[in-house]
Amino acid sequence: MLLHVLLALAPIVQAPPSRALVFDAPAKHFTESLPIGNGRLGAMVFGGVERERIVLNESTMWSGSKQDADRKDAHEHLAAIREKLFAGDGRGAQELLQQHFTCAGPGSGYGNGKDVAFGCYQTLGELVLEFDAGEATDYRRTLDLGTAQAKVTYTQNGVRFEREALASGPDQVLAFRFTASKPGSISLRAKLARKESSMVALAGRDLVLAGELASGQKDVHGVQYAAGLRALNKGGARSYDGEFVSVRGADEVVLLVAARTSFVSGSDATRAVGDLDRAATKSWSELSERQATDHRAFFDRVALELPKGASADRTTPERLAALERGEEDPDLAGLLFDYGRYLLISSSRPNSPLPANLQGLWAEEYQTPWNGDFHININLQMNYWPAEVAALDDCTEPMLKLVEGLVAPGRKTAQNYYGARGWVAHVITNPWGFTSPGEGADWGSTCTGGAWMARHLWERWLYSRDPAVLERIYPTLRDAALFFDDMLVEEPTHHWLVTAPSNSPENAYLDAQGRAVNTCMGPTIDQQIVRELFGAVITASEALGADPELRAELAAKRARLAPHQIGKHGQVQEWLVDYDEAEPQHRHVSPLFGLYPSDQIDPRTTPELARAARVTLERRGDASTGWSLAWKIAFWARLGDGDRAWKLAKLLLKPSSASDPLRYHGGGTYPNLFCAHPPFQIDGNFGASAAVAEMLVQSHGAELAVLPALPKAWKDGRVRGLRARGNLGVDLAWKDGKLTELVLHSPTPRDVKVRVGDEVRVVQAK
Ligand code: FUC
Repeated sequence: MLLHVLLALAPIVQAPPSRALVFDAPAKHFTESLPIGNGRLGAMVFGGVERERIVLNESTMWSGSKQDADRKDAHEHLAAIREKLFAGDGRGAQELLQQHFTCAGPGSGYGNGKDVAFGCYQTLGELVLEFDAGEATDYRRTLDLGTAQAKVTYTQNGVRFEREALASGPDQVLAFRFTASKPGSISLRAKLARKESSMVALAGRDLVLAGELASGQKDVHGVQYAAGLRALNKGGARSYDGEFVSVRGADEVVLLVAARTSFVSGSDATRAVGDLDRAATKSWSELSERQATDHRAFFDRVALELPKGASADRTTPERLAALERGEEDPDLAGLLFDYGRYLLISSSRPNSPLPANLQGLWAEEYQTPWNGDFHININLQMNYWPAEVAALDDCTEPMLKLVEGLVAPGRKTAQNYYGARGWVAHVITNPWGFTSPGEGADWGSTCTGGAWMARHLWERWLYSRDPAVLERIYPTLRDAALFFDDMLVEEPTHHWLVTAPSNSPENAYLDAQGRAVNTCMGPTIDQQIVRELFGAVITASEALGADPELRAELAAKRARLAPHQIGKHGQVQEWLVDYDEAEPQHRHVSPLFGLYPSDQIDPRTTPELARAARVTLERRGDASTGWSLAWKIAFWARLGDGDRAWKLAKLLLKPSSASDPLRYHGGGTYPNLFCAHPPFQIDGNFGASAAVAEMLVQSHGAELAVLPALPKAWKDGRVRGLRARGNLGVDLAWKDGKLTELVLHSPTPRDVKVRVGDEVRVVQAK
């Protein structure tokens, strides 16, 4: 059959649609405020008229410190734990695990770890601004995703006021400008504030806020930080009064905020003031142009257009409400897609010291939920799902570095717990290289967190096909595989090779006595992760001509891994034994790791498993937490069901409110489009971006699938700049649900097998 595609000769020219978050009132809550960030410094703009509160962030504001949290004698208990598992006594195994096989000490403090060595990501503090009183009219607060600048405008006493906010990558400052339609109208007081471990002093013309965070260990220093505030006024008078800097009667005021911590290097106060000195030599238009150009170099790589609903020009909360009422507005999916890209660019740049955490880098808390850490049983991974497909491959750099940094501590953990070579990381990690199991055996002993992270290194290669990438990632991947080469054990029933002990992330099964148990061997997700990891190392070692013996060994063991099984409900079995789930609607849909992000389950290559995946999804149900909804959108995209994916995306876009308890349950979207787990957790934002891309282009198989899961409601549209595995760029357009244009970009011309629906055709990429 012929593919009815008009192959455009020239690249599809497309100006990016202008996408913004729009409010007609100041934020009452963090989840209504507007995030800006340069990959290290961040701010949340509330936009209060008389009192403005701007939450400040710096991505290395981490309490805690490096520690050795391994139990040195854990490996002595491994055989006994396995014996229990072999005998079908999961509960007994879990008890042993809790006694001997968790981390030493308090671990993450059950998510409240700010004062223990694990530590917690914390807010830098606040920039507090006070303005003259007076009623404001024509209020508007916007965040332009294209320029990454937030704006607040209003009229007060007949004067039009404008406030601008940006986070500059090139100049490493947060910058705020205040202007008015009438000269001499700007009067404000500003201070930096932090509730804990802080002191404010006037240093020259700057207010400096400095302190040291808790290290959680005796005689060990915590992270030291310093933030500086400088006011630059045109006209009017500036004065200093205690903690405040005041300006009265100015034509224009610029406030610069810089911050540095000892996480990267010492003498933070000097460095922060140095940042202020450099930025202060630039005019506002220079600062603003340099920042916007830098942002655009990332953001403009991709542009997506989807049909707009009737409320597309309304405020963001009104658009969410209209969608919930049933008004179609596919452009909201476009906004969500772009917002995820925006948030990744703003929280994870190539030179960022740390990857995007559970809240990206935006937190108002001192004890951030789950320590604002790096959970590696899905969350940190999901943060980076959109990176490759949305052409933000270079933004993965801080994450790749974090993973590479786990190898050294993870080697010790592999020895201490499993007597194994290679490296392992479990469920949680932090900037201090935590690789031990978590403190609770019920959730903390998943042993494939590190290996799941390692697949992002492999994806870097699959997308880029850059030999330098392969050279770089190989040692980390190989040593992740070495761990399982030693750790896999033969289970007694089928003589398959399995991981043991482990968890199917955070889910429990009902054992023969009907008790909920988490500890198990060979959960499906582990087997999938190991199968994929071994496959990657086999392919990579071949390409590099390295480690032939290891390759043969991994190939032999890979063939003996426990295979996929279909359970009594017709579902993809989650455990080695066909147990029922203690919580059938559990948010983790772990056995479908093989469907997405991996490709071991696929409607075309494994139709029976794909049908079973559907059953799993129906049994789990649609409603869930934020990130889980995002994952399910990607699943339905991989199953080729665009309408179901859009239905789930609408559930994800369901308005959530932090101040209204009735709206605080279940996943959804806050007014500022932050994803609600609840509470705010950013993985759902990133997962949603990846899932929307997956609805338009899929490149995991032998063919490049174009519009594999297009919802009926997304009638017409176009996208430019998506990336596909094999170093391809993809531009395409469609009308009435049918592909009308397709251009594939490749550094060297080559033929690509393209699938559109049931038709496959060879298209030349140039
Ligand atoms: C995982 C999830 C939780 C939460 C936490 C941060 O462990 O199971 O839902 O997202 O990470």
